[in-house]
Order: sequence, then C-alpha cells, then structure tokens
Amino acid sequence: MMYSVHWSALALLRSLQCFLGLSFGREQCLLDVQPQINGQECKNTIDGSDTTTWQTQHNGHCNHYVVIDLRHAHNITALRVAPSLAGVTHGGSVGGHRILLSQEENDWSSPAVAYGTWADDGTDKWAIFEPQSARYVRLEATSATKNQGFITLGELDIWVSESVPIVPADGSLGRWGPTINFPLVPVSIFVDPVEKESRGNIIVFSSNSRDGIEDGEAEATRTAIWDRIGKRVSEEQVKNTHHQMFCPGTALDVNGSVIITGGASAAKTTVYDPVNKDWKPLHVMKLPRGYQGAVTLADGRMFVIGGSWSPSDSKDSRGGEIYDPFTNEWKKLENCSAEDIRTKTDGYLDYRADNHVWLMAWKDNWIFHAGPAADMHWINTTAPNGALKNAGKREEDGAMCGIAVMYDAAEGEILTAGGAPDYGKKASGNAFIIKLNKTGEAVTVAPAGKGLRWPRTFLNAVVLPNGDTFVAGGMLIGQPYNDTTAVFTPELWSLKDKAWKEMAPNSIPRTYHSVGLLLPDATVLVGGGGLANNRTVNHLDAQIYTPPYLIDKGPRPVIKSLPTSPKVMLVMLGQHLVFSTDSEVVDASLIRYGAATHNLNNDQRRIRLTPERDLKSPRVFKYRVKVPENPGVAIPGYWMLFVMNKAGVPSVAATVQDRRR
Ligand SMILES: *[C@@H]1O[C@H](CO)[C@@H](O)[C@H](O)[C@H]1NC(C)=O
Ligand SMILES: *[C@@H]1O[C@H](CO)[C@@H](O)[C@H](O)[C@H]1NC(C)=O
Ligand SMILES: *[C@@H]1O[C@H](CO)[C@@H](O)[C@H](O)[C@H]1NC(C)=O
Ligand SMILES: *[C@@H]1O[C@H](CO)[C@@H](O)[C@H](O)[C@H]1NC(C)=O
Ligand SMILES: *[C@@H]1O[C@H](CO)[C@@H](O)[C@H](O)[C@H]1NC(C)=O
Ligand SMILES: *[C@@H]1O[C@H](CO)[C@@H](O)[C@H](O)[C@H]1NC(C)=O
Ligand SMILES: *[C@@H]1O[C@H](CO)[C@@H](O)[C@H](O)[C@H]1NC(C)=O
Ligand SMILES: [Cu+2]
Repeated sequence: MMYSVHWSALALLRSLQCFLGLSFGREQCLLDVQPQINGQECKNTIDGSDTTTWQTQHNGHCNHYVVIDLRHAHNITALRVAPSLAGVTHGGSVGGHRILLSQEENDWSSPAVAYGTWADDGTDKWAIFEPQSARYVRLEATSATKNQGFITLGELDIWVSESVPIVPADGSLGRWGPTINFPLVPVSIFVDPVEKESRGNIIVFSSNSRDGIEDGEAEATRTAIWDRIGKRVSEEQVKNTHHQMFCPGTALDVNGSVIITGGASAAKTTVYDPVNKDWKPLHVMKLPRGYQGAVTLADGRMFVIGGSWSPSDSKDSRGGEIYDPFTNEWKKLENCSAEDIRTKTDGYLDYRADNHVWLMAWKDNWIFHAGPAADMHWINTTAPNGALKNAGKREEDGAMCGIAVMYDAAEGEILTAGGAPDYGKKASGNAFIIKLNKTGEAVTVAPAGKGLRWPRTFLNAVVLPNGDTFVAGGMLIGQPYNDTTAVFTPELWSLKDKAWKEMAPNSIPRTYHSVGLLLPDATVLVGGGGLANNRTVNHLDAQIYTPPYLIDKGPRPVIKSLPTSPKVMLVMLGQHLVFSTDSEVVDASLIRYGAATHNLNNDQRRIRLTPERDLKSPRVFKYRVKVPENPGVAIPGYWMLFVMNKAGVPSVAATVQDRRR
C-alpha cells in the first residue's frame, strides 16, 4: 500500500496501526448538501486508493464534511488526508478544517480534537492528536484551497494507537489538546498583545519555506496567524521587509512590537507592529548574525549578542550591540565580546558556541548572562563600550539549548534546566536555581531539587501564573532533525514543593526548532519542530496543554474592572494597580509577553504580586497590587495580569502596559 508515512518517528515510537477504510465494513459517508457525484462518491476516501476521488458538489461556500463509522470504538490518534492522484484539476483540497470524534452517531458536541489550516501544496496532510476512544470520525472542510467552493480528496486514513495510554480522567497531570494545524512549521512564535478582548492572536513563522530550508523566495518569510477565539488559522507571506526571519533573535519592545533580528537574512531587522498589524523593516544590525540571544532592557532598548552562521564568521564578529527603538539605531558595544560568553564544551567553537544566549535584563540597564555557557556574566550596558564581568560558574559543562526562566523577578530568581555540552551530545538533567544579589556581584547557585527526571535538550519552558515552571519536549541526545530520542513526558518544577513532577505525556515529538509559550488564558502552547527538507521530522502543528489548575478545580476568577477596547491598562512603577474581580482572590502575578524561537524566550519573566483587598467596600471584590519600583524588574512593555483564588485557579489575563520614558 501507499502509506508513505513521513511521520516515521511517530509511527516508530507509537507503533501506530492503520485500518483501511473497507475493513471497517459498512462505511457511512454523509454530504451536507447535495447528492454525491457519480463515480466520485465519498466512499472513495476509504477505499484504500489515493487514485479514486471524492469530489463534493459546488455549493458556493465550503462546508463539506465526511463521517466515517468504524463500527467499534478505537483509540484514534491521527488522520492522513491525501490529495487525489486521479488528475482532478478542478476543485481545491481541504484547507481550513476541523476534526471531531464521537461515540454516538449524531453527537458532535465535543470540541474538535484538531483544527487549523493545511497548506495548499498538493502533499499528504496529517492531523495528529492525543488518542481518544471513538467510533465516529468527522472531517469538516471549512475552506478549500484555491478559493474553490468544492473539494476533491483522494484518501482519508485513520490511525489508531494501542500503545499510547488514554489521558487520565482526573486531570491531575494536566491534559493535552486540541492540536492546532498550521500550514508551516512554527519555528518562531509570539502573542500579539494588542487584540480585541486582550486575548491575543498567535503569530508563527518558519523560513522562506513552509517546511524546509531555502526552497522559496530568498528574502521572504512564511507566517501564519492563529485566531484563538475564532478558532481559525490563516497564512501570509511577508515579503515587504526582504527579511527571511529564520533562526533570528526575538524581543518585545515597550509598545508590544516584536523586534526580529537577523537569522537567514543575517543583518536585517524587522518589527511587527501590533497596533497596525503590519511588518516593517528597521535599521540593519552592525554585525550580521543568526541564533543570537536578544533581550529588552530596563530602559526599553534591546541587546543582542552571539549567534553563529553569519556570513562573516570570525572570532570577534558576534559581540554585543544595542538597539534603540526610539531612534532606530544600532550601537556596537566593543567590550562585550562573544568570546567571553561561549560554552567551552562545543566542538565547533567558532561556529555555534555562542548560540541562543540566556540573557536576563536587570536593574540599572545591566544584563545577567545565565548561560548556556557554564561561566555566567554580568553585562554593564551603560559603560561606554559595554563591560563584561564574570559572575561565577553554574555547572561544569555548557548547557546549549537548555532553558532559563526568571520565575520571580522581584527576588532575582532564575530556574535553569537541561541542555547539552554540545549539539549531538547526550543531554543533561541538571537544573539550578540562580539567585541574583547586588547588580554586578556574585550570584548564588543551588540545585533545583534532584534535577530533571528526563535529561533533555531542545526543551521548552514556560512559567505559569503561580510561579511553577512547566518544561516540555526535548530529547535525550541533541540531534537536530532526528526525533529518535524525543522525550514525551513533561515536568513541572513546583515552587512550593521544590521538586520536579512528571506530567501527562503527549504524542508529538517537540525537539529542534520547537517552541513553547504561555497563552493569556493560562494554558500553554507547545509546537513546532523540524523544518528539514526530507519532511520526516516536520511538525506543522502545536498542542495546547491545560495545567491541572484549570481541571476540576471550580470556576475561574474573573478580572472585571480593567478598561476594555483596547483592553490595556497603563501601569506605573512603584504605584498601585486597582481592579475588581467577581470573587475572592488570594494571589496575583504579572507575566511579561514574550516571543519564543529555538527553545529561547528571554523576555519571559514573572513578578509575584500580593493582592490587598479594599475593606472599605466589603460588598465588592476590589483589590490593589503594587507594581515593583525598579524598571529592571518590571521591564517596560506588555504584561499579562493574572489573579488566583484559594483553589489556585487562575483568571484569564488582563493585559497591562508598563510604558515609560
Ligand atoms: C484504548 O486504550 C485503553 C487505555 O489505554 C485500553 O484499555 C483500551 O483497550 C484501548 N481500546 C482499544 C479499542 O484499543
Ligand atoms: C510607543 O508608542 C508611543 C505612542 O504611540 C510612541 O510615542 C512611542 O514613540 C513608541 N515607542 C517606541 C519605542 O516605538
Ligand atoms: C574596552 O575597549 C577598549 C577599546 O576598544 C580597550 O582599549 C579596552 O582595553 C577595553 N577594556 C576592556 C576592559 O576590555
Ligand atoms: C557601569 O558603567 C557605568 C558607565 O561606565 C559606570 O558609571 C558604572 O559605575 C558601572 N557600574 C558598575 C557597578 O560598575
Ligand atoms: C546579598 O548578599 C548579602 C551577603 O553577601 C546578604 O546579606 C543579602 O541578604 C543578599 N541579598 C539578597 C537579596 O539575597
Ligand atoms: C537518529 O538518531 C538515532 C539515535 O541517536 C541514530 O541511531 C540514527 O542513526 C539517527 N538517524 C539519522 C538519520 O541520523
Ligand atoms: C532529515 O533531513 C536533515 C536535513 O537535511 C538531515 O540532517 C537528517 O539526517 C534527516 N533526518 C532523517 C531522519 O532522515
Ligand atoms: Cu534554526
């Protein structure tokens, strides 16, 4: 048979088994409108042949669906949708889609297990989701490619899994799903913070190609927008900046604009403006680079350092430079050499030892360099040429493509975990708590519990509103474009217990070129991986992880009183932020919006806040929280304000802007 599974890693790891359509016995295909076209009935989607076609009738709009009855319940985990090989030239393929599962013939009340938009490129399409027991499968086309009002489809396979356990019903380990399908591999990702109801669209991008390297227009980027509320994915090619934003540095400025530096078009800088929803070129960097670390400073400027594969690879070609968004100018900091911040355990010193630097903006416009090099540093960006100062050793080896998260900015506390001494090497399970003391002075380092239970590199880390850090994906041996040693069990660093806990596993590998991000509704998005031309390891999707605090813990508190439209509140340093809620809350936090790529999100940080109830108005739930005074703690820009109740359930975030200067 023709099952050329390009998800070989998944098949290998999960021993999937494919049931051919006809082996289900009675197939049941339903069309929403007209009778089926003679010879092109929907039963052709499950006849085991890609060359027979199901063609829907043109009905002016596209909402065609097919339902398959498996006769018995199976643990279903994936769908392959193959285009017709019969040479049908009219009609589109399935673009926008939803996939629903059911135990009952006409009950489609459960949310979709996967939805999104597939690319218009004539290849097989996959939807992979967490296994779920169902007898009926429904594929809905919500849009057809080529703007057609009807679709043609060659074959639809349903994949089941007998090895992946069904998600525990109690949800105490969290829950995965749905899967969001993108028309490209989401290698870089950010939340557009300026959005109706403040809940935010998600913008993702790959390279000039959707799923490979260098097979498109040289200086352009494939992007997609996921409308989380409308549950739709759309695609856009960004050409006007002439910037292929693949393997870049990313940071969010004072106005929530995402500044994307370098990468494939090595000196270019682009800004995504969330107010006008457009992309604009900015001034080029002094030094061309890709894979650099980037971070927004206390005064709103942005610092970058390191980054390999720039065309002018040489020892001193990757030093620090600083961008001033107010003047659109770059300035080189001659005394911040990338040589000082390299890992010393990389086999290709000149090439990639200064990649993906963990940078934490701090007081007085200083930056703390937390890794991945074993030696940590302080960077004084106000010294005329910048100044680097050793801050001690974190561990013995470097931790390339590990993670660092400032989970408590007021206390200067950073969690680090995982990584490998070098690409291609065995990953580490090391985890540490770094505590910053006075700016420029020695820091303390202590092990974070017993370390990760699963050593991993290319992992993603997201700080949650309650200060716990969720770590997902990664692999045991750091081999780009090879999912063989992928880790599927996420871990949670509990602030209260000072221990790691294994959480619900997922079924899609998230390794090299994967990303993780906290969403404003307090769930976590983990996606991407791959972007290899051979397509065996490409993951054109993301999954939502719902932490246990949102499962069976009762209603969520609601922040009621922050301004709407645009739902952004300006906050002032050292001042109180006043708001009301619909119920009692006992804890609060601010988490800065960030942008993630290559397992790195330096702008992500959390500030713990203490809600003080206004006792003068006992009949309403009115609170105030004090925003820290120091802009090195409360970095200017957009933040998510969360409140939590006694059961630990967080609200949906209100968006606040900390705008200064
Ligand atoms: C589905 O998975 C559950 C739990 O892993 C298992 O007990 C059950 O036998 C599976 N059902 C089928 C039809 O494979
Ligand atoms: C941010 O937006 C404000 C108001 O539109 C503008 O005055 C300011 O220059 C912007 N700052 C940056 C860094 O773009
Ligand atoms: C800083 O740079 C200047 C000139 O580039 C150099 O003379 C000086 O020695 C450097 N200082 C340090 C501490 O590296
Ligand atoms: C950082 O650099 C500035 C400018 O040279 C200097 O005034 C300041 O003392 C430096 N900070 C420290 C703590 O060395
Ligand atoms: C900083 O270190 C000093 C001793 O070196 C200690 O007394 C102080 O408590 C520390 N401050 C913080 C915030 O940890
Ligand atoms: C992928 O990794 C595995 C385990 O490390 C190795 O055996 C295999 O050869 C690798 N495959 C490729 C294509 O490099
Ligand atoms: C996939 O392609 C990449 C890049 O061309 C290559 O390095 C890798 O070994 C390939 N992986 C597999 C599993 O074939
Ligand atoms: Cu890359």
